[in-house]
Amino acid sequence: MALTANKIILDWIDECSALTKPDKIVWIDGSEEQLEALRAEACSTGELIKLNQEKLPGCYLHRSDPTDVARVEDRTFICSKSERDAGPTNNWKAPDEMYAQLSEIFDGAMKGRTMYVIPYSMFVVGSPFAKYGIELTDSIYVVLSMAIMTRVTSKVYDGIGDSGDFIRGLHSKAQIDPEKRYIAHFPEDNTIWSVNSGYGGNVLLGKKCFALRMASVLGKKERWLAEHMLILGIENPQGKTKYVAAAFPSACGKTNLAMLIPPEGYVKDGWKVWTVGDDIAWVRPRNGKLYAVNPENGFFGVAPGTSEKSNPNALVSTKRNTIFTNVVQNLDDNTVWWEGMDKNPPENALDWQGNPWNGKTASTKGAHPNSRFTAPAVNCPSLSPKWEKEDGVPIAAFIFGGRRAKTAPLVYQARGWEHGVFIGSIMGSETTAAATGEVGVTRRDPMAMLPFCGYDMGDYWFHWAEMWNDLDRIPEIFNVNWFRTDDNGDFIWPGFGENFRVLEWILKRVAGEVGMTDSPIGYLPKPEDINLDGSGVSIGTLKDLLTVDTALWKDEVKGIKEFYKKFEKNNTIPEALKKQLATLEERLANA
Ligand code: OXD
Ligand code: MN
Repeated sequence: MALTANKIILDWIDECSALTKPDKIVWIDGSEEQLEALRAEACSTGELIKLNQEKLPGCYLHRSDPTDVARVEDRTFICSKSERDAGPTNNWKAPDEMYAQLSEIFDGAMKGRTMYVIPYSMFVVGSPFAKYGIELTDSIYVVLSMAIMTRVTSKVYDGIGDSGDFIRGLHSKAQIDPEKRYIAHFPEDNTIWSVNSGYGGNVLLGKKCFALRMASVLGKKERWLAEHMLILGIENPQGKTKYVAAAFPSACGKTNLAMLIPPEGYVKDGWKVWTVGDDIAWVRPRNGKLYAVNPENGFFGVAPGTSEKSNPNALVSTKRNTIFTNVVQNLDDNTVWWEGMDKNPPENALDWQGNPWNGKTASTKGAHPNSRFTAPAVNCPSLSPKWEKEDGVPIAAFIFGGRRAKTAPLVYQARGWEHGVFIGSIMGSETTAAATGEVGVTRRDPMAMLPFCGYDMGDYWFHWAEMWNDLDRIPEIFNVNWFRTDDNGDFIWPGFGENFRVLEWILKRVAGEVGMTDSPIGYLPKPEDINLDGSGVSIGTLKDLLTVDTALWKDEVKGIKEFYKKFEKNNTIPEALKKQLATLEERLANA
């Protein structure tokens, strides 16, 4: 039975079901009873495997098709009416053409299947930050994952009322055919169509598709920001908490930073880190300040490398009500395992594809490198008590970062807002040996939004640069780099919990408690202002980590110019950023 009388919603569902031709339509209401019945059904068909309910209560394992294990950037499209609006960094196709092409693929795609209608809210229903979506899908895995990652509830229909103000998402696994896989966004129609994939990043439409690509477009229109950022709170021993939001490209430890545990001495003194979000921040100006929320309700984290040592909070988060995808199944006790969890791989196990696997003798990896856990945020021991605060948490600082072996110092600060936006725009990360054959190639990933900005990135920078007009108190902007290496290629900075020392310096700068040294690229810490007690890092090493190599930065400027060239066609690079680039060049020349 339909859960809403909203004619716009009903007409749209009619249209989609006429196209995809499901056998039946099931309205998801978010109740535990309904979700439990779906879990049972998915187990009966093999779509899910129930894990050891004593050790992992409420946990399930899912295996995706082996050809369908990651986001497909080359098949992800922004279908704005004008190609110019999608910008030079997105794939573009005209909406009419894309609708026509995908209609053929969607035609009858749900025959013999059920279409589930999922009403979901990004952030707390009814709050000033909330935005609503409805996803139609033929996958129970999607229903159950959306119920973890977003707020799935029929209250969403009250939020939408009789308006058409919701994101329309249509998803079908179809045949999981990689050649006919498309993730298409129609920003002018508030519509997302995703077909022939079952992988989370492509099909949990609330996440990258809505909360970043569509929301970035909404944010531009409505004067707010949708960012690929974690949010964390740092509470000092006096009980005062300051919040920072940080953007890093993938494989730079965003979830680890979001759930960081400070070094022992700090914990003893009463410092705490609170997790507000690990992947997405919606940021709005209010009363001259910026406030942020995490619009998600769970963590879709990369499993391999998550351990008691690297991220105990993430590991605890996966111990109940979690769906694991493409990890190892330990047949002895029906639990899960992945590379980097511990040094005891199971011997009697199935690998991510369900093949017999012995971790002691295997020459192949047991878990897929992009295997995931989908875990409720409420499981996280460091979850901030303010994570659902309706009007968000105030942001004291933005942090950008990447993986740079030599160029970027451990931390530096922007000279002001426009310089900070410039630093975000030139963000890059070097490829690692594990990811490609070419080591050390810089992939530019401005604000870590390259695959997620739903419009021209130059216009996006302009939007960022303009934001300060709405602010009396401008958050400070910093850049960090945990990944400097020595001549042997070993990391110099210990990272993980020790990164807290850098966060502490950042907050001291925000509070005006410490000075700095000027440099061509921005403000550097005075080495004595970063607390190294108990870190094992010497002041000499720290000094090395804070050096700025002028010759390398001159090369960097060449790389930035090359990247900026892409935007010449639409002429969208803001004047403010061109000026910043010229200043950097000048300062390097005079250094
Ligand atoms: C990503 C993710 O790919 O969060 O950025 O999954
Ligand atoms: Mn992400």
